[in-house]
Amino acid sequence: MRIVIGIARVVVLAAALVAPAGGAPAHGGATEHTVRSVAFTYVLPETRIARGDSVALENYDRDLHTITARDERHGKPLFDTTLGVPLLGRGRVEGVQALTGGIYRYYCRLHPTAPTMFGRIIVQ
Ligand SMILES: [Cu+2]
Repeated sequence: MRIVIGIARVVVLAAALVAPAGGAPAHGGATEHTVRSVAFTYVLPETRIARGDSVALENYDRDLHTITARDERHGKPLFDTTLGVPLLGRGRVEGVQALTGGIYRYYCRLHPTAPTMFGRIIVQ
């Protein structure tokens, strides 16, 4: 049974790694981009978006993760997973659509020292 689970995780990892990067058009001309986390790693840690675009986290791990901005305003991160709740599966990153042009670093709030759990959103 353990081998079967191990093989299943490898298949999921391979599928995530070969899946196309970037985003799909969302409503109103904006695009929703996807950041995938696999084995405690953001697969593409640099995401380039246009102003008004959104970002979703797709978590393939069995552990919770977040995408949380390093920078804060009024004591809250500029963006974070929905309502600040870590997630499994797919969920939106709230606050990204309001970002102006610039480079925004993020990390996983639950694993702040993991070297593979940080990335950047670049708003063009
Ligand atoms: Cu994490």
